[in-house]
Amino acid sequence: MSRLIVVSNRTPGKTVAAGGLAVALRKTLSEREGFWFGWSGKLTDSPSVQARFEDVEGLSVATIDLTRDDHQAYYAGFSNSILWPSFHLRLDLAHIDSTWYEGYRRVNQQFAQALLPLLKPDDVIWVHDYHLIPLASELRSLGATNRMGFYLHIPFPTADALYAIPHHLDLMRDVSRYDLVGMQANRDVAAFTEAVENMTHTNLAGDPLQLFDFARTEVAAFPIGSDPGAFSRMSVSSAASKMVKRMERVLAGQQLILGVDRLDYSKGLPQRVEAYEKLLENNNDLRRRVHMLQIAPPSRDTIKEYQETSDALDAICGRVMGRFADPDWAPITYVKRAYGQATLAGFYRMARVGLVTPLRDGMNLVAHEFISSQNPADPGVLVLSRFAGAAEIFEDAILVNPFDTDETAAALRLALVMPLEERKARWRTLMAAAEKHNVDDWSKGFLHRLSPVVAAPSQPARDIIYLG
Ligand code: ADQ
Repeated sequence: MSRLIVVSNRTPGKTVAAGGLAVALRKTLSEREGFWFGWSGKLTDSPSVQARFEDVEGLSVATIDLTRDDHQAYYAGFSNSILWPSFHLRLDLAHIDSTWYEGYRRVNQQFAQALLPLLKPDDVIWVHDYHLIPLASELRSLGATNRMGFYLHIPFPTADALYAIPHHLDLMRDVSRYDLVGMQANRDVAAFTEAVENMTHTNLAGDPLQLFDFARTEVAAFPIGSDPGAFSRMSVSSAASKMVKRMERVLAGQQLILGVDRLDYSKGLPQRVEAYEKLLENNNDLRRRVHMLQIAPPSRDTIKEYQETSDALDAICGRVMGRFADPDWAPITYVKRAYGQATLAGFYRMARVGLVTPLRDGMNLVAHEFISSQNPADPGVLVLSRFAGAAEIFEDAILVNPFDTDETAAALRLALVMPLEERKARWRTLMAAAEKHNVDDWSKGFLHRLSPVVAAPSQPARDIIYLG
């Protein structure tokens, strides 16, 4: 079997990771030959193009250092102040600095220069996420002919939002240099297809805009998932039960509403707490009988919009406390730290309601993890945003529009009073979907499609979209 080279901005470390990527891919790479390549996390005065290898808990990991200026332009700048907000349809939060694109390209070139000497001709390269869209172009311009796949961990934007991104034509050309492009959900494949059709269509002046050749690129949805068996086991492990026991004492029979997220404006956190505030406002009978726990460790906190989201969340949690707390009852606990997976699984299992309400999201792995951690005899209810990719597979969640806090408040009430039989019936369907879309099959499915043997299928699979 050919080697697998996984490439992402950050490589897995030994600390607790708040992102979904490390959790998902560690397992895949531990099962075959190859290595993980990315940024070391170190900033230096001059760029390095010679990778250092190290063993990280059995994984072979190769890293390079970046200069401080390049990293700023590539990561906080182009990736997270332009691509992230635009791909999540938050053009109001995008900042455009024309120098960032050069830094973004420079880092992708540096990745390519450092990776090329490490490659064998039949290595399969799997590139992850929006930080590295140009990597295939850069590798190919240095002569690499390997099979290359790209997986996008965030939603693909609508055509209008795409056009708002500086150099979007270059980026789309870069996408066309991959053999396989994986998206989170069908919604994203549809948005991508529409953008490509617009761009290759005849424009109003009559000139055909034949800018891209996607004839050799397959684009399909590969919905990512979790490891349901592992979460199910962890939820009753001794590592989970320590925290669960402490929480049970504090809750003393109150029903738990749980949110677990990175602190990010895409996750709809202030809106979520506002919905909870409305629940308490409209339902006197629920006060002192429910408690909301929101876990949200800071991420990208050097970026102004993330600090503002953090401030907004502080303010609204304070408001809810001020309006409803008694000396012997707190309506909400807000914790700004990350927990290990087993502890999270314990929290998920305790919760009567898992509240997953991003304003726009890729799949969202927390929804998967919540479902997988439930007690089949007394499961909780998932309240899920329509705008998470997970809404395409979890039809038996209570689906809400997260911008409509009245609707979310009503959904919360429905979840809290839902009879046991209905909770069990819904959970069985949700768990079947979580098992069907497990992370193992996700990575195997992507790599199977990317492997040279299936490069030119005579009968294309039904969900592949051939463009061009
Ligand atoms: P994220 O934006 O990071 O992922 P999500 O899918 O919810 O969002 O994954 C979060 C991961 O981090 C989960 O595994 C969760 O357990 C973990 N996590 C969250 N809060 C934590 C905490 N307080 N302590 C410890 N761990 C925590 C991006 C996209 C998603 C996409 C994934 C995978 O935004 O839409 O599904 O990548 O492709």
